Amino acid sequence: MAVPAGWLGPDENFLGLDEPWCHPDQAGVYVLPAAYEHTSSYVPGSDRGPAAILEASRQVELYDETLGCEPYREWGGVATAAALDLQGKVDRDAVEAIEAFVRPHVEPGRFILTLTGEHTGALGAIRAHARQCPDLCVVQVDAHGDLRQAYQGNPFSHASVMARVVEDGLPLVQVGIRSISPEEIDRINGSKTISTFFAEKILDPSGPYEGRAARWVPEVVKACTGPVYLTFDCDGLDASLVPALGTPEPGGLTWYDTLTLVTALAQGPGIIGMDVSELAPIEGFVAPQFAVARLLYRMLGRIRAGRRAD
Ligand SMILES: [Mn+2]
Repeated sequence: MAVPAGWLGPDENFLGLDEPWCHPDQAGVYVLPAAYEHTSSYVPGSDRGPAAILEASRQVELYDETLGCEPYREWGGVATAAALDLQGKVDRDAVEAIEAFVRPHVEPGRFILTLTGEHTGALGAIRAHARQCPDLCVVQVDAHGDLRQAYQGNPFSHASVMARVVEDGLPLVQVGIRSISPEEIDRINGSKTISTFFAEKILDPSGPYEGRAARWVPEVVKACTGPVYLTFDCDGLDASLVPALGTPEPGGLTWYDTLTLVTALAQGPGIIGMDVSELAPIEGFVAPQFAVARLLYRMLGRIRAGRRAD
């Protein structure tokens, strides 16, 4: 059962899985690399994020001692597609190409993890899922609101991607926000479909939740109106954990905050798909991409365990 054309074998795939565990006919998880970068306004390089995550993932220990299993086996395997070639497409064309790349793979029961560059790429993956799941609720882990109508004149800027999601009519729950403009605050205050959990309120030890995930996570779960699609901008994490970012921000989620949130979402409304964005690798410094790869594998284990608990 050789890996078919268009899919990656153990030297290239997510986690370095051998056949048959990397074969798309049996895998319950598809990893879809769709690197895109066009509007990065500070540190460029997020288009190299997906490849760096794949490379680092092959160093991740496959046993999850917190779950007592090897999550890739629980899923029936993890298949990784060959990277999408955008052939120079940008903005709307790039988003449409990513949607067309993801859409054929979205099926009930299968979990799609899209690896993209700047956060704009997530829009294609979100739209591919929203077509299949009309009551989808988007949970955005991010430092930034990404709710500007346009940024630097571009409505497909990384700083506007969630404004497009809201325009699509999807409910949005934002977590970890700590860099935002007055325009975005107005949009949040004027909207019934956006719930925003600012970092300072949930993570600051002097804030109302005293920085304890056990207290704010249930509030986030309560704000979710349906099955969750998780759009994970790596800058939602504290920049000390993953400093290789297009726009690094201090004061973000810790490792355990993030895992507690994902576990609660997986056990509650359920997580039906996700993307990860904005990792901009630093030459010679592998810790950030390893942290992201490791986190994604921990998440996949918890998402699967949450389904089993149904
Ligand atoms: Mn973002």
